[in-house]
Amino acid sequence: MPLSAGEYLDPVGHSSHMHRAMNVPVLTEDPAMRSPLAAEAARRRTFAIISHPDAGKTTLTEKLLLFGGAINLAGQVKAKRDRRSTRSDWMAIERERGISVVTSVMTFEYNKRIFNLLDTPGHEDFSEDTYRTLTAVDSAVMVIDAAKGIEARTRKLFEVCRLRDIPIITFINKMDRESRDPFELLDEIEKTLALDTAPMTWPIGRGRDFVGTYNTGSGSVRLMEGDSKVNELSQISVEKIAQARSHIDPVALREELALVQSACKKFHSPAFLEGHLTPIFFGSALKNFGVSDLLDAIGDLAPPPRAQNTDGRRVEAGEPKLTAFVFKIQANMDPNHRDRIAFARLCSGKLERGMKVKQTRTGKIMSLNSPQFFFAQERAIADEAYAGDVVGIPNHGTLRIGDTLTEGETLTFVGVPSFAPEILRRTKLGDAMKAKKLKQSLQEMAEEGVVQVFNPTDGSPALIGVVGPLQLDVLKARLAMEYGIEVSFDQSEFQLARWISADERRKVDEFAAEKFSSIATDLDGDLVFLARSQFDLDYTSGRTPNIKFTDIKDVKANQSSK
Ligand SMILES: Nc1nc2c(ncn2[C@@H]2O[C@H](COP(=O)(O)OP(=O)(O)OP(=O)(O)O)[C@@H](O)[C@H]2O)c(=O)[nH]1
Ligand SMILES: [Mg+2]
Repeated sequence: MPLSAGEYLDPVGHSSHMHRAMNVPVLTEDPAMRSPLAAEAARRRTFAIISHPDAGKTTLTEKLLLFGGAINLAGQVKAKRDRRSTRSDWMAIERERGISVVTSVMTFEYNKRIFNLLDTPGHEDFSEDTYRTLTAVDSAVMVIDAAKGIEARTRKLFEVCRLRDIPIITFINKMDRESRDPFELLDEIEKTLALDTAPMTWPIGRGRDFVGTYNTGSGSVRLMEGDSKVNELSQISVEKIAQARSHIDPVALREELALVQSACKKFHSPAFLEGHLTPIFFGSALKNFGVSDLLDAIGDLAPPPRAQNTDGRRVEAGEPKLTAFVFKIQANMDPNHRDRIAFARLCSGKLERGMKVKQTRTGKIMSLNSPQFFFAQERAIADEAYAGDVVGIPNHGTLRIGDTLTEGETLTFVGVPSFAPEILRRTKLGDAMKAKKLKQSLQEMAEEGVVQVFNPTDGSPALIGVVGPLQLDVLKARLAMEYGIEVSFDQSEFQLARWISADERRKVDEFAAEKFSSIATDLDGDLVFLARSQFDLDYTSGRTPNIKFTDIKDVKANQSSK
């Protein structure tokens, strides 16, 4: 059943206060109190990197990975080299335009912790992918371009994080270039996002004269020295820093640092976990500076796997039985094989290679024979995985976005949404002989979440729904490359699509019969009303008060109700 925006934002109807309180992690940090399974969950950090396009997410991701080793659990994981699966070169569009088109997933180990990192695309046309990704993480790193400050997409993504109570660590990037005054940047974050800031590091020097960072907690300094991976922390005096660097005025620097200490807020863990405060780090992803401080902070400050809501009960990360949900599908990562990977976030228990799980949407049992971890250029078979981990499950179309996997219990995780598209286009096929193939490939692309596909009940050609035109470019390129189909897109007489529902199924059916030529079905077979304009939509909804028109659909709730 489609949900309204309000229902989606608070899927189980908690008051917002309760909702927040319940999201504070319950895993105890005291190792003696934990089961081995809960201990495994507690050492995991699953986070997304978000920002406006071009702020440096992918660059930062690559640098974070330099610190991490390939995950090696119980010495059983064999890394399999598979260059074609690398996130940045599997799709030509990403290479050619230098933008990220899909979220990429990476798992790595660092300092006894396991990190699951999700690098999201910044461009708004791919926002659905980013929003879905945010359902799978426990925290986020917000990257800000030091020259630009808070940009439109940053604000939007921040709002989505806030709705989901995802704590945020801020990385102010590109400090090696001309940047805005750091006090001004903090002020902007506080004002535009209504979020307290606590600088954990402070930049010394600006732009070309950026020489390092001062650690506000310990008072030590990290200086940029060449491109080495780790720049040591040292207790070095302001005078000493200035001695070798004529552009630094020791008096001014001392005053600035004193001001930071007296005027800025201190880090406060509960405020951070509840989403009221963000710790701030300064650095340069390109120069690999400040990245290790950030990674340490994710390990030390960010929460372990949170409890997750289902349509029935709440699932705690430390529970013994495996539960997981699929938040992303990616097909044809390897052009030589029609492979299809479902990315699942584990919410509880332990995954063991070869185990049987139930797909609760269909009740089917499936074997997890070759679950995979992704690590930059490589994939590795995951012999075991725990709550918080993101694993790839190869399948032939059985798994869908929003699917829940369990060891037998019937429950469905809530909260992976679909959004009504902003743009509708008709497909136009060059070669009419390929109509059937096109239908099949569009279905697969829709299942992957590349675009939405609506099949009109009157049998006319499928409508493609997208948030933005770049999605159409991706669809066109992939249809050509992976299926050998050339398509173009025509304007459609319809501008808007809305899911329709009512208290009684009969009313929906009556409405659909009356509006036959403006009705289509989506991927799941749910009915959609196609409106020619906002006026048409307002007029129609005004005349049919029994029918609910919604622009957000919770995929999972929909599936469990069928
Ligand atoms: N000078 C400087 N350039 C940087 C830094 N970090 C990233 N860049 C450059 O900024 C550009 C964008 O970087 P990406 O990492 O692709 O940005 P992104 O946020 O992943 O972009 P999208 O995924 O398309 O939203 C690239 O040309 C990078 O080389 C930095 O710290 N300093
Ligand atoms: Mg990117």
